[in-house]
Amino acid sequence: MKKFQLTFILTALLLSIGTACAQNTRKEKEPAGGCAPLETRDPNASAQKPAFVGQTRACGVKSATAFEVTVVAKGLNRPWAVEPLPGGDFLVTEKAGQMRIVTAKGEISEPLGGLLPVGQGGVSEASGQGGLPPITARGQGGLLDVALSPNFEKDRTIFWSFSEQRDGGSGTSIARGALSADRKTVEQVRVIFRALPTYNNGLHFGSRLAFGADGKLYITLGDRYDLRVTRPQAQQLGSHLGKIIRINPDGTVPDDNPFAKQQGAQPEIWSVGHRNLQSATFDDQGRLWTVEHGAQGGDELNLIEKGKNYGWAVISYGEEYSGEAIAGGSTAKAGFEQPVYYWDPVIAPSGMQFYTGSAFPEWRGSIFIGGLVSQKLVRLVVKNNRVVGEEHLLADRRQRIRDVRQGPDGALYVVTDEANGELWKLAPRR
Ligand SMILES: [Ca+2]
Ligand SMILES: [Ca+2]
Repeated sequence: MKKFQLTFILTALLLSIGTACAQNTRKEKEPAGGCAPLETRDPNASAQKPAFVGQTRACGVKSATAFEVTVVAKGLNRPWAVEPLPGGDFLVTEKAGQMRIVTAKGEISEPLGGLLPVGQGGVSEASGQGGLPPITARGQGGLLDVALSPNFEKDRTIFWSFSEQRDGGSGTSIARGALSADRKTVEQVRVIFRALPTYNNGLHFGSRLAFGADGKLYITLGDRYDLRVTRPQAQQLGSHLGKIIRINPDGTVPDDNPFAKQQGAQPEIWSVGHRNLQSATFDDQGRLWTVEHGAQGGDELNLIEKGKNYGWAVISYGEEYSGEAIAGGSTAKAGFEQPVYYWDPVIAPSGMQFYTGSAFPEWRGSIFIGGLVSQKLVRLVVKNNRVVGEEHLLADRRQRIRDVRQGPDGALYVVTDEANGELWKLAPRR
């Protein structure tokens, strides 16, 4: 072989290796969306494809604003909800059945009166006493969310969700009452909604509460988990399971609900086809966003519209916990809404806040979501109804995040789902 031929071959070889390396580097740095997604683990359902670019694995983003975390209170027993009060204090629910006031300084009150104590094994020992029907604290059930009336400063009314022991098992119920002037009890308590049918397990009760600008109360309800008995009801209008419902604050049904006049339908239904939602928030345009728990893969963010069907379990991302396909692995079908975004693997979402505060101008328009299994506070950057960035905060603290709410001061308040649960305040670093 002549010398120039060898040089030519070697040069060609080196050039092709160099090009391949450059392509690889480019590929690693710039996958599909032109940025690096935060999620790099393999999906559970690896054969599934998103319905549009950016529906999953959004670009990782990083807040420029420095914030500090203050532990406002410790020693809360599995808190499920934090609700900021107008003066800077908080209502906090504990799953076992207590509602407390935590002051801005972190003093934790005795449980508010008017709510019943909870028995073991799903049946209240205090049935028939006090102002409230028994709460069942079995599994995922118990005292769950709390929301303030839109007119709280005048009517002192609060609304809460709980799993109620009833004939045939348990069901998600919603009660309302007025916080007494001394803030020690809840008065004039009455149940204004009972999800039907009941089922005898401790799973998938939902249930976040959110008031719309229309003054109506929106409630998210789970499918009660059972694959054969209750899951199909998420698609059935005669059942409340797997639905978002909309009621007036007194429990009556608004005339303009989508199925209010439909024979055989539960008139409170607002949207259909959900798995288990523990997250709901209204944005600055008055639109309802929710996040629901998927099975293995398939947690999803949805923009909820009147009367629409969100697909569970006719279509779904992810797979069963057994690894089997859900609905034959179908992720899209005419007549069923696509999620705005989904996570596979899951974050296990609970609690949600669309941020509008002045404390963090950079975060205005972001959606914050608590992560249980993922032990993170998830921030989504949303543009034109699409998720364009994802950030994970507070991961270093290694606690299950159950709820996140914006306070009147624009700080974010978070409670952690731990036996020694904490209330945190996120405020700009001074
Ligand atoms: Ca709440
Ligand atoms: Ca869906």
